[in-house]
Amino acid sequence: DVKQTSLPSSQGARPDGRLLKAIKRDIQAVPPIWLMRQAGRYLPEYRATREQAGGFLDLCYSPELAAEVTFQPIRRYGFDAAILFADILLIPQALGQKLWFEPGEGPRLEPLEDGKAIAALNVTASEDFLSPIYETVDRLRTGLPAETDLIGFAGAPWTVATYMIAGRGTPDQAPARLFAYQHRQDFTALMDVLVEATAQYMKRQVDAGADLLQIFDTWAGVLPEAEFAEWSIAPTKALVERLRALGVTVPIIGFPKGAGPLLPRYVAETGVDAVGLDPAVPLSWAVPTLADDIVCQGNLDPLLLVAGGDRMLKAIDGILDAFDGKPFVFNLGHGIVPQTPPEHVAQLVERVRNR
Ligand code: 1CP
Repeated sequence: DVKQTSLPSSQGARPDGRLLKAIKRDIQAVPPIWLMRQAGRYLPEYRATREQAGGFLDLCYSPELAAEVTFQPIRRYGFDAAILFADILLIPQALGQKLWFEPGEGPRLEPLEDGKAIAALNVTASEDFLSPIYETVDRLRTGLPAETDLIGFAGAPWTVATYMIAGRGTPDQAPARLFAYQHRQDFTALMDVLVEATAQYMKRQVDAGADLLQIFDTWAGVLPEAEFAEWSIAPTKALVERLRALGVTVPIIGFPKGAGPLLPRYVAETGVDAVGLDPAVPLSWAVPTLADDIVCQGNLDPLLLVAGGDRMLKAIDGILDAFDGKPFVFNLGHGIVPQTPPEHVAQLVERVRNR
């Protein structure tokens, strides 16, 4: 007997799809499946549309082409959910920070140097700047099959702040960790700006048709316990509360990558409705510790999806067996990597649905 939560249906009139059902604790014989970064460079059709758009950021801001690349993995694999094609770094750009895409490398921001640069960020300007994204969401909800749930997303304040301080991804996001220790007041001001801008952004995604939301805290795992509470848990809790205060009722998935033994605390304190597990989380620990309290999502190693073969099939079966009898969402433990053979993704979906 599993407790039913009182989450309402998505804010439109659409009946819940299989992902929404799982997050409302419906136990399905076959769990819903979607994959983080399911639209992306491993698909030849993505590479073609990206070329047509000009560049990665042009693709993000073109509603027609961004919707097209979101549809591509749904057409190919029939995933239970689509995730809006955008990026977590659009928020800093909307706040006035310079963003560009370095070919062959990735997104780059002009690093925030000090409190003055933080004070100059403009929250109210951000909403209009992001209106192409809301148009993409609208096109998606109109164009997706009725049974396919649509996920809106944003980066968690901590993860977005790490990029704003360093200007790029670094091995352990040391620049932001040091900045937070040395300039605590300025860093707190930055987190406050991010909570508010992200709440407005996610609310607008829901208004435009997103059925649920995911908060990506990719860099949660680099924080010691006290800082994890301060910079991952507290701002995520504030974001969830702000969304609820703005009238957003859809389910929210939190993904604090690398949180490990701090996952139960994250689940207990943030108010998220489901939690994403990264590949390093042992299911022999997570299932008895978390799965009766919260809906779990995960956690196949993306590199096993590259390798394929028996080892991959065994790992898929192991995950399905571990969550047997619990509400569960099948996913990777982190995003698909570009070298993934598309036929391995087809094998994964087939295994989850027909084993
Ligand atoms: O075409 C390309 O070369 C761009 C590759 C790419 C893609 C496909 C980037 C650059 N972003 C995206 C899309 C994206 N990013 C989505 C779309 C939806 C989907 O999942 O299909 C999402 C949800 C994100 C989120 C995102 N962007 C995160 C959080 C999740 C994660 O994977 O950790 C992060 C950290 C980013 C920043 C980012 N954007 C792109 C890159 C290469 C990076 C990482 C930069 C770094 O850490 O160095």
